[in-house]
Amino acid sequence: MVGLGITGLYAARWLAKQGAVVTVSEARSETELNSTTCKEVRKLGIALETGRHQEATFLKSEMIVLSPGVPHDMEPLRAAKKTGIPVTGELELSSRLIDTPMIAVTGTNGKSTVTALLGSLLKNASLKVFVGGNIGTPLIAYVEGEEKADYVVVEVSSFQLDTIETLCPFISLLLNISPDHLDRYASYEDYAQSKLRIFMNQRPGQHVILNDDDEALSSVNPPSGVSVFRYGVKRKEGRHAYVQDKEIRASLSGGEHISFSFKSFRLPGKHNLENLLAVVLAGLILGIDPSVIQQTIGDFKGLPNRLEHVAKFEGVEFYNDSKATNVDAAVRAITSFDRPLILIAGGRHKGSDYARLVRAARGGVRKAIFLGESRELLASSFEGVVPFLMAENMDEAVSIAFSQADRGDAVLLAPACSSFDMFSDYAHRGIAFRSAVERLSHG
Ligand code: UMA
Repeated sequence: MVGLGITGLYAARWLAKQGAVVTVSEARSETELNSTTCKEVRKLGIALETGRHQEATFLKSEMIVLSPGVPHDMEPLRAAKKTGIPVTGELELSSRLIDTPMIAVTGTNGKSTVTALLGSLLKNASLKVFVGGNIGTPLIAYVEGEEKADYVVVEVSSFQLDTIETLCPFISLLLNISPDHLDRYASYEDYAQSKLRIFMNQRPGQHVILNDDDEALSSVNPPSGVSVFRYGVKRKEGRHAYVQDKEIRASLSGGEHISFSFKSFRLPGKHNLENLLAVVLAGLILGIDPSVIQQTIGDFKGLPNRLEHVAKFEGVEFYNDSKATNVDAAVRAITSFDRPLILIAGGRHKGSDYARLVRAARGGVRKAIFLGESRELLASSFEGVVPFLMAENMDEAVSIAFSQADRGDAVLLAPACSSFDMFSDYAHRGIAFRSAVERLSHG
């Protein structure tokens, strides 16, 4: 098992319980790892190699399971692949062991929201559901658990799709594709191809839901015989779900449509409306009563770190979109607001071009505050277009942002970068933002 994050822990534990002789190989040193995790692993009789990946360990393995964050081209893996040792990912391993129908969600942005929304919808329809994958709980947890679900809803990242061979969802949803993770892929095309793998094994009787407003997706062709449902907010022609007269209209057959009101839907922005169209189509495919779909539209409160409203202080609203780890997500966040913004951005650069971010910020963003490794790059992109200031840490960024805001403005954390330069992950960055806002309001 390569990597001892949450995937490594769950997968190694399950493998050991099946009687496999397991070694976990982890690049970080033992002092950098969670000591409870190390103890748990050892207690299960699992060997733990830390501090580096030893080629000999890889070469003596009968099978190598990768955590999603592990690059496939690292040296010991290459050597193992050359000798024919099978290499797989945790998601592929789990999916081979699951016969529950799977609803798999991928896309650059919005996957967690759609996954959670589908989970709520299925629960509201009194169906038993397991929700997991990239959203947080590895899929192997379902295999390990005792309870059988009617459906498994799984968020799938491109990293996980890279290692699938047999994954074959009953419904796959492809929400959008835009440049991301260019620090891991050779090109945008490679990244986009990875996303399209989600439907490569689907067969007649199974379904694909595609965002037809997304240029990268409007021309893709899933395997023949698979039913394809397209949605979009921009026009209705050729779509199974669209928006007209301030209502969602959906029809699986292309005939008479069913209408849904989205007045009570709490998530802001056009992108969330797109996400909702995808969920409505999935609900109809599953035969869920339209009244339950309507109820879910009104019930769903959204997820932390995704345009999450944190506080209002002296007339200034604070929003946490720490999950906006790429340019496209940050652009979506900025364009969801129709009030002046103070933007906090920056973090670990992922190879993307910031020109689109600058274009989105022009006009709406009164001032930008940059922090993290990418702040100089951001500054040179924004120079002369949107005024900006620099911050050393999140506390300073929030207090500068507040000092620049007028009543009625919003302070938005939408980093457009990953968090790993200063935080353990985007959730940790979100906590730092929320704490900084709290400290501000407590003087
Ligand atoms: N590691 C190595 N060698 C390497 C690289 C990493 O040993 O060459 C080690 C790290 O030191 C660390 C461990 O591997 O100890 C981390 O493994 P991981 O990065 O795969 O992280 P997990 O904790 O297992 O979490 C993963 C997903 N992380 C990534 O894809 C980077 C989580 O998605 C997911 O929630 C979890 O599995 C459960 O399925 C996070 C994410 O950022 C949220 N995903 C990306 C995104 O959404 O954009 C794809």
